[in-house]
Amino acid sequence: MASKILKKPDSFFESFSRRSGPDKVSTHYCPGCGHGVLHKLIAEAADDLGIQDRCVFINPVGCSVFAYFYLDFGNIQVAHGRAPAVATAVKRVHPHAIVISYQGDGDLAAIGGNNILQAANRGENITVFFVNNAIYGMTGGQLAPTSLIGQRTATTPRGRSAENDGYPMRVCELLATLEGPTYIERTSLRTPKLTQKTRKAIRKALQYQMENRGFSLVEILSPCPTGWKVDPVKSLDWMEQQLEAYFQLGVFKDVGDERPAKADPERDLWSANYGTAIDLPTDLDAKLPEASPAPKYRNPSLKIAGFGGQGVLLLGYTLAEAGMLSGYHVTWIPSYGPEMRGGTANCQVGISEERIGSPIVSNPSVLIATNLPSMDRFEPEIREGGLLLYDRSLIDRKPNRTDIESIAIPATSVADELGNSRAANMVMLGAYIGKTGLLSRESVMEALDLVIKRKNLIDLNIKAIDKGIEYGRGAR
Ligand SMILES: Cc1ncc(C[n+]2csc(CCOP(=O)(O)OP(=O)(O)O)c2C)c(N)n1
Ligand code: SF4
Repeated sequence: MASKILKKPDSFFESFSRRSGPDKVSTHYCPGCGHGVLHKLIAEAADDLGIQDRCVFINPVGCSVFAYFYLDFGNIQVAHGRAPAVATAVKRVHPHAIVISYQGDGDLAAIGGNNILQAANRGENITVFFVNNAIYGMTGGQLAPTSLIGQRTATTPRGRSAENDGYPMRVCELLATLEGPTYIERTSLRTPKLTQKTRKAIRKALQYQMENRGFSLVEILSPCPTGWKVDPVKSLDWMEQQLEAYFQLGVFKDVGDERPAKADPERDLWSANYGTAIDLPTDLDAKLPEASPAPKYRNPSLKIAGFGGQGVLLLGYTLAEAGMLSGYHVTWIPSYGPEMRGGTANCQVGISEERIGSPIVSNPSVLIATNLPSMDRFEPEIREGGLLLYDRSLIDRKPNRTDIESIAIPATSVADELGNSRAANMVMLGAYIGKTGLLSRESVMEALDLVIKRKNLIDLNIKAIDKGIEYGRGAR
């Protein structure tokens, strides 16, 4: 005789050990809340589809911010409303991952409104579970884009009025007008029967992602007795009479059959969207013999800062590109001031023999400063024993720090002599590699060819780098 085993899904942690206090088995959700039920449906689906180890769950800001206490997936907690953007990035880097963006109505429809619109429009191959409880639960029950006309909330104590607050936003209907999405359905957690429908919708959306069919969103109407200020039983009445009356349940779009399944999402997606995949060399020792930096210069985190227009971003980009060509793991993040030319600009660069956990460089081991405000601002942040290179043509003070190595390069004057002061960035680059030996001249020249679009400037840049190398070597 067939038997049904009822047990906690494997995709849940055995006990919720990261939860503070003695209670390690219950969730932090209020009685009658829909989030816990939905977590269970997702966990069971992941078990049954055999995808637990592939799931990356993007936790939003909202009551479900702590979903990572419960779901034993890869978890990322992101800034308010940004789950679709992060989901996009994760999916593009790891097409084989099953990426779930889980979001409340405040998160998805208010602060993250444009994020979801763009991800849906791009047809990203991700799955979005959109929990619509018509209120901001976590922050104490404020008006959400989906709050109903007349609904009393902390910020509409007399009820939502169309004149003042606009109309409740029907997200499924809105997104279904776009070409990008594959599957859009609205379900509810009000009754066991509707919960079963939700269960099916969740599985379908995940299945579509597994088959590489594109963007799916399931909107789940979910009770929030605390925010609505009613008891859990009355909350279900309100859902039936009000919420489901306005937010019609059903499938708004399903073109899965027109977007046929692809067997191997990893390769197919990559080549369809980005051309030929570049395999990073894994044997670093074989790839790096030409450069032999002293141990203190290995695995640097750099900050490169100056005015906009001085080419500090290009300097960092060239270094990162050369690092990558040499087989290092690299990161590069540009940061622009609000102005264009003449404003401040800096970038953060990581060049490492190991994988880089975070691209953020708060305390650089190397600062390359090309103007005084940058040196004033970032010199205090350099790590003890770190390295400072600055353009002494433009910076008329000595460094204050005595616990770091510093080198003054007359970069702008040198570039001037070469015929164009704007090549000062490449003089600084040359000085850095000349001093540290981190990258070979050849790898930098190869990178230069890739990053400089105006080929008539390459000769000048080569000369500037070579001059810089001379200065850097002289400072060894
Ligand atoms: C940038 C930013 N703005 C505002 C907040 C405050 N905040 C936290 S949760 C939230 C709304 C949550 O509502 P919802 O997305 O509907 O999720 P729920 O709590 O109802 O599950 C807001 C506005 C924040 N954390 N970060
Ligand atoms: S406030 Fe609402 S959404 Fe948040 S945990 Fe309580 S019932 Fe759930």
